[in-house]
Amino acid sequence: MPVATLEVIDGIGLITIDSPPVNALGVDVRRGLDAAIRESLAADDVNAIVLTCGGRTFFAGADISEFGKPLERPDLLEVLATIENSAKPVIAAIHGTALGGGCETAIVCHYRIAVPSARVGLPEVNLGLLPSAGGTQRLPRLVGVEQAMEIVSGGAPIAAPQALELGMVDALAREGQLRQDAIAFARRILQEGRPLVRVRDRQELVAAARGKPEIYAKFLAKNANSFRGRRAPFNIVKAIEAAAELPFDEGMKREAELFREVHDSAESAAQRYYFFAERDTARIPDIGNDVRPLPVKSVGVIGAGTMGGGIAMNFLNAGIPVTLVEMNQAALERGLATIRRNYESTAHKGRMTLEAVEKRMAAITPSVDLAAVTNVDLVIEAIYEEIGIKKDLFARLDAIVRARAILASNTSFLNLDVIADATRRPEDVVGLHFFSPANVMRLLEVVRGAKTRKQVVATAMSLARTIRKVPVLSRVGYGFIANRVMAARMAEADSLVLEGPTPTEVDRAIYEFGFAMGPFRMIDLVGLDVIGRDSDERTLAGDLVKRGRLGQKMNGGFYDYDEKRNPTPSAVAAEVIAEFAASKGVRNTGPLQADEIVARLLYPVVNEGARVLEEGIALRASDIDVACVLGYGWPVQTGGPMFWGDTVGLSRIVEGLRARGVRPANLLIEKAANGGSFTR
Ligand code: T1G
Repeated sequence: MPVATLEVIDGIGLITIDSPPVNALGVDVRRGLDAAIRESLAADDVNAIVLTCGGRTFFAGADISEFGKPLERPDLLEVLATIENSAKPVIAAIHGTALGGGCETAIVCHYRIAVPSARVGLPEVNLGLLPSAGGTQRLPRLVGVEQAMEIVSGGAPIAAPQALELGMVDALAREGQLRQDAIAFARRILQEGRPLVRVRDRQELVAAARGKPEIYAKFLAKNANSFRGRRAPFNIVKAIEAAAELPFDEGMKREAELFREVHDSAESAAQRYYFFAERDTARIPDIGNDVRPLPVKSVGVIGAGTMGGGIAMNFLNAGIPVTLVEMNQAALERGLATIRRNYESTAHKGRMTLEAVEKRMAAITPSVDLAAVTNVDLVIEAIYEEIGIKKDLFARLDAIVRARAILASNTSFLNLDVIADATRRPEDVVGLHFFSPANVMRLLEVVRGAKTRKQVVATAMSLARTIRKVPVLSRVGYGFIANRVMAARMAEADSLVLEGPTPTEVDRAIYEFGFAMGPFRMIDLVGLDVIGRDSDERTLAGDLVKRGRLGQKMNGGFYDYDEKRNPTPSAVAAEVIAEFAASKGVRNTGPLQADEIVARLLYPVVNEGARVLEEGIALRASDIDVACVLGYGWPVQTGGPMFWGDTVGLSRIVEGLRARGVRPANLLIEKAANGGSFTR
């Protein structure tokens, strides 16, 4: 099947590009498209051209796997120039997602028509890049400079109806009728003799911004927080400013320069690696496509607390009815009220209709009777994290739930095999470890027990996609993947503040590195009484709790908080830290540089990641990276701990750990010794 086909239908040349899975603009697609366009332009029986794609989507952008490799001709700019300079109207007919180079192809056409379910966007920033086929020069000419900066620096796709309002598309087709409606649209353009205005020639919106540098300064100030530690957003703003300040061809040259800068950066290499890492998590070597997932049409959630409620919302959002079970009516009503409150606040922000809120609430069957989940396809428990209570619950579920239903635990730390052995069907038991808030965090650690059968694992992995989560497979081990490797950071932070650096200095270094917040702000947010409550060992957090400091929620923690929850350094916490250090005989060695703090806290994370790999808890290093990026907000522009470890250099990490008297993992020593890496 050729990548490109051309059909002539009553004077309209219909070009269809079909290169699964997403019509990425790799070299074959570029060549096919170029040839089809040239053929249409040369054909006497073609008066207008409709460009569409087969399969599930319009071009989803450049082929990301081609980056970093020598580019084969024609490049996209050459192909787009042929389209732009066409003397015949070219109409882009869009379905699915017209992204990156796909969107740039659409906006180089004279007109665009899309089905309502389509989305268009320039998400290159998510790859640490910026558009390089004219997106930063043409989009401002369609939607204005401010809107273009929002769209390109944000990277989120825009739904077709909104794109119509913005002027990114010119018409909407009927759902499922794109081809016919696009051809009819092309005919109308011919009949009405509409002008073939090239987007590059539209000056009005960019002229309006010319000579106004304050526009860009204001935008950068507004986004300082989300842009920090990243290069691509700044180059995007510079490129869009060039669209207003420079003639089109000069602007294109500026875009290319700015693109080259970020393309060759470690930041983009990390984010391109991460793009594929997130897609690789679903591949399990010993579970092929022949293992068919079980259908999950109904779910039972045991426990309607913070986690239970969030978990239930994921299934309701996917249209799967939920039976929500609590021990008593009061707890059940509290849980239902929280779910309703969450949905209503989403509706209040205009991201859901009130009708949809009611539809989701109506899909909940609340009950205080465990028997209510007898016939569901999957039961997930999110009850108190204590092994005895969990084992008891699973034994009771085993007695009542229908055969071959899946029994899942949301445990964060407990041994799933012990829980499974409390049933007569350990092969049907799996861990589904959600991260809080469960309806928001995209990470789902799927825990494969020693006896969990393949079909149950396959079902859990595919179910993650249904509820818009990224599944990462973990074997049974304390803290599974994300909690375990990131606990190494907290442990190191706790010992570091005994030596001199303050919680504020530690948090600032980690914040500047790119995390949304440092470990001490995070523990104050979660609650000092929650972390390590089961440990008998004396801890800093424990000492603060003894002083009645539970964190943000009560009396502060490592920080004091004002009524607006703004943190300030705490004299009480400093006192507790000094006492604790004295009790441990730790000498104050004074402050450290930010990069030294980062090395102290994050080298142990790489080391723990190596152990998790050695023990076979994680399938691959990139899974650890995905788990830390999605579960703990590890800055994606560094790729995650294992990719970052490779960037820093494994020998340097081994040296750093040894200097701290920490024994590196064998796998880390071995790779450092033979110049190996985890992710390259
Ligand atoms: N290049 C190569 N492979 C791609 C790809 C791409 N652009 N997009 C998807 N794939 C593969 C993916 O790895 C997976 O493979 C399969 O397709 C299905 O993807 C010149 C510089 C389109 C919304 O950033 O956001 O254009 O795992 O599992 O959930 O200025 O894929 O099956 O082997 O994600 O339905 C800009 C990236 C590029 C869009 C579909 N474009 N793609 O989501 O499926 S830079 C993007 C996506 C650029 C220009 C610049 C999503 C999707 P496999 P999937 P999905």
